[in-house]
Amino acid sequence: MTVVDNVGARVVARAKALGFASVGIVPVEPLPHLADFQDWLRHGYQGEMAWLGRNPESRANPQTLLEGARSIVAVTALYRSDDEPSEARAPGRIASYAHGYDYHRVLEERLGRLAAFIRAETGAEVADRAAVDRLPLLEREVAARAGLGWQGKNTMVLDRVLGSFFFLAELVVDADLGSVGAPVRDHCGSCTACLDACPTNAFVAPYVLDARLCISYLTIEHRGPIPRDLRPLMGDHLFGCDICQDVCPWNRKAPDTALFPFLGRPDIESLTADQILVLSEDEFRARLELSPLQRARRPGLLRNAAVALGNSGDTRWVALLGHVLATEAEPLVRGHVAWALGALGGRWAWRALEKAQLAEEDVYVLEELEAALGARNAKREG
Ligand code: B12
Ligand code: SF4
Ligand code: SF4
Repeated sequence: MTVVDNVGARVVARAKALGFASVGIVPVEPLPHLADFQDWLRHGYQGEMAWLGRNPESRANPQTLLEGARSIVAVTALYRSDDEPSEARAPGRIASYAHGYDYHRVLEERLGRLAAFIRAETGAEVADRAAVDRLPLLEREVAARAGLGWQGKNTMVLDRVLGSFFFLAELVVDADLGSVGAPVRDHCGSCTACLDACPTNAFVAPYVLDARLCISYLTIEHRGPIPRDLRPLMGDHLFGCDICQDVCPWNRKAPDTALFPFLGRPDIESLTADQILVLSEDEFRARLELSPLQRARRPGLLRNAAVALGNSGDTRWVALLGHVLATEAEPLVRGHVAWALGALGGRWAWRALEKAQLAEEDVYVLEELEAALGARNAKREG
């Protein structure tokens, strides 16, 4: 179908009325950075996210998402509801994007309404597909092409007014909606604040992230044990990480969200590591209903909570950790609790570890117990 007189401008206006902060429209064309993406995969920077490596060509070719695809409407949705950098609480930090309700459904539903508007405006049976993480598409590249910002050295799409605390989403349609927006130039200049602030040195170069080192990956996507050398660098991050955005000068005056589903949920914002560490499977599901935190799954989230307590330096958590070590069924959690006890140290921590060693049968947990007790010997020698 061909472009209907200025339909693009009306689609943009409707998208803004639906709550999207900025909107652009681009024709469906192969994306330019396929070679960079393939290079990234070749280095193994995707870690366990094997799904990223499936059909990499199609990720850079939106044509494959919908037969006859002609246009992509790219949008941003602000999510930060408190413009203060996420302060360390007692103990545990949750990334800002996860303080509200899960964004996938919210944004897909709004894009569905936008698609209905396009059908009404064009008077045609326009086919559409909404992309919010779940379709194989390099969404940041699409957003940058549509002029929604530039990709910063921290790999986030940034805008001079909106900052970077926004989600991206795209609506692929088989109608020609023309073109709205053009790429903007990079405004990072000589700044390196994000690269310098990353606690795990996850940027191998500006614009290139080794996800395997990123706290966001380690706390959300990674399923198994967190490499021991990275645990002390993770601080009190329970789920995700905002550091490379918090330090970005373009986020200083960026606006907060006006979308109700993304306003902070008090039940999520008040969650602390010690509360998480004792959630049963049923409690995990009930308490975190419709929250992005579900993605880490119970063993993963409890693992993260153990690391945060281990990094707290507060030996008052030894009693709780000792109790969980003796009662928790999931080896992944017991293993990280053992590490946390070793990190905190002290008479009661060593006693809990020794006691657990006598009863433990899981090979992985036994290895963690040994390493944790090894820390005692190192401390003694030190
Ligand atoms: C996998 C993934 C992750 C992984 C890997 C992140 C990464 N940087 O690749 C992990 C789990 C670490 C992650 C973390 C986060 N994520 Co994430 N993630 C994704 C996902 C699903 C795919 C990203 C991807 O394809 N990565 C592969 C890399 C290679 O692609 P890329 O970053 O676009 O890289 C391109 C550039 O680097 C470019 N390039 C290479 N060299 C050069 C050189 C120059 C000069 C230039 C200009 C470009 C360039 O080429 C690459 C290929 O196109 C997207 C959704 C989607 N489908 O796109 C969300 C997405 C990118 N994530 C998002 C968010 C919010 C986050 C977090 C902030 C969450 C948090 N608070 O914990 C962190 C931020 C960490 C960070 N600094 O990136 C948002 C980003 C919104 C925005 N404003 O940019 C997205 C778009 C989800 C969404 N729908 O809103 N994420
Ligand atoms: S999200 Fe955190 S760990 Fe990941 S790159 Fe940014 S600062 Fe580093
Ligand atoms: S902190 Fe500096 S270098 Fe990093 S994305 Fe922001 S402006 Fe660019």
